[in-house]
Amino acid sequence: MDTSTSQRLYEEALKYIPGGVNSPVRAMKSVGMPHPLFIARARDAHIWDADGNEYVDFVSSWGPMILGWGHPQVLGRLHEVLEDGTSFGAPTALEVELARLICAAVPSIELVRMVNSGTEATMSAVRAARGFTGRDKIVKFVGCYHGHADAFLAAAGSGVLTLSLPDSPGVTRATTADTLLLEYNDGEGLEELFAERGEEIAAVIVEPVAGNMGVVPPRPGFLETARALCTAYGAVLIFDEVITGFRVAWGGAQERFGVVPDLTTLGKIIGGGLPVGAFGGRRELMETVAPLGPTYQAGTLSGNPLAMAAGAATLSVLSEPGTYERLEALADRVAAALRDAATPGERPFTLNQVGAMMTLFFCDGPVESFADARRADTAAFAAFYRHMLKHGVYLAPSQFESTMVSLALTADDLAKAADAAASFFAR
Ligand code: KE4
Repeated sequence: MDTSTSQRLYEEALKYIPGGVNSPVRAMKSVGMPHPLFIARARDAHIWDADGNEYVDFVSSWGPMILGWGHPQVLGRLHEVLEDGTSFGAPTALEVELARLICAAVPSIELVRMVNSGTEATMSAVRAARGFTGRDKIVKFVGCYHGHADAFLAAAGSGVLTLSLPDSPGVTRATTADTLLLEYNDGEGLEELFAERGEEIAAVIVEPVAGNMGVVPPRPGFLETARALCTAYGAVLIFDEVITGFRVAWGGAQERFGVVPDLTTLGKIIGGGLPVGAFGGRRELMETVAPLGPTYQAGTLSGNPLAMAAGAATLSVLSEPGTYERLEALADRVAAALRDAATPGERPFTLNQVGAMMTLFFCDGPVESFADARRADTAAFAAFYRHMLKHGVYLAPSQFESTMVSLALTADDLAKAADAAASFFAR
């Protein structure tokens, strides 16, 4: 497979950009690639790299492209808005439209503030929780990734996990001293922590389905325990639904699992591929956010017309009846194909799936925590990754990420992926 143009672009990029990429996981270091692939274009569920190699995509740009690329309603809306102006730094009707769609889809969100990334959303939600409670401590779970704000880089998953930098340089001890860590799914540990320090805890922030150590579903009772403890001790429960929002259900993981947080963070899908994030929740909490309340939060491009238009168009397509049934059925076929391909082989594997997000771990199960996930044979995953790439299937370049299913996948796409996976495990 000729990737010489990607290689040339990479060498050029290294002159100007740290590591030649604008986000670490894209470097493809953890899957043993000599250089990252530079992507030229995409349409439906297919992407083409700079050398013209075509792939069936299972990354969806880490989640946003749940409709695939080039959806007529999204593109059409963007072209309209483009002509009127790309940014005003002033309120627009488009922001009201997207806010109304989000509040209608996620009843726990009574007020919502748009920002420009998932990181901004989570850091702002934590600030709102600390401002509302007057407390300093936050609880996060090892292997969960909530973006790269200092407070979260105490043991992040995703890119930092792949680079095995559990505690990034540049993050001060003072900052992470206010971040208390537990293993994901450790409900008992959370009970003990609250019993010991509950009065100090401003918030518990959790991915209701972990997606950044690979997909790890919540054990029955884990989210319910977090909800009950936050209620009992007056702490704020924050669901980081940057991945799960509008992916695992129209109303997100809180709808799928029936546990209602106080604040929710969103991103990815709600921007339809444009830079976006949002945080929102209980009115009394969100009314503390400036200019209504004293907790400061701001952003030049927050609510920018392009992201609002693409997000609103994406959500209106997703709101059509039968969409999530179709997405779930597609995702189940992807999971079955991966499971069938891996079953006859000698290699241990575990497939974790929650709807349209899943991970094939190269280790025995169960994988219910970060410690479990780290048992995975990352060299075997890397070999699988490169094999799939060679067979025209583009997966997330890390064992500790999620395969993201899009509605644009066709039967032929699924067959191609199934054959490619089967040929790997049959080797
Ligand atoms: P961004 O700041 O990257 O928009 O969002 C941060 C974030 C927050 N919360 C969750 C649950 C997330 O998954 C993310 C970002 N996700 C990663 C992929 N797992 C983004 C990919 C990357 O870092 O390049």
